[in-house]
Amino acid sequence: MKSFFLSIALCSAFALGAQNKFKEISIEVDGLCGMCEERIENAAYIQGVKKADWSQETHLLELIYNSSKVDEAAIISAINEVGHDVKNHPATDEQYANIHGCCRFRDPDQRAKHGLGDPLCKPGETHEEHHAHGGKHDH
Ligand SMILES: [Cu+2]
Repeated sequence: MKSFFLSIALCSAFALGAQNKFKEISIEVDGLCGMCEERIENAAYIQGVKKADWSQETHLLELIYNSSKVDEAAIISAINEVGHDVKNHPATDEQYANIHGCCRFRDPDQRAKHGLGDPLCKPGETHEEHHAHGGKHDH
């Protein structure tokens, strides 16, 4: 019986300790559509992340993560890895180059289509390739 109570005490102590390690933050991530949402959330779900929920309207990624297993910087670089810009942490041109054509969130035309203004990271920060006016036209 004694050991039974001891194990309950240990269990609750462990649960309390674990709870304190969870951090809840939200970071701004640039993107356009539902495909971006999936890409961003999948990228953010690295080990130690409990919740990753990106909003297409607010561009905020809500995160809950275990701070003993992962930190904010690791999550940000995982998001950069798939080509998305995080506020103050733009993806490299190489990373951005892999983004699907309809998810080109740095492209002013694409942004306008989605009713968005300036990109999260300033054009000066990222070397944007010049877009010719050829290509496909949407009607
Ligand atoms: Cu997209």
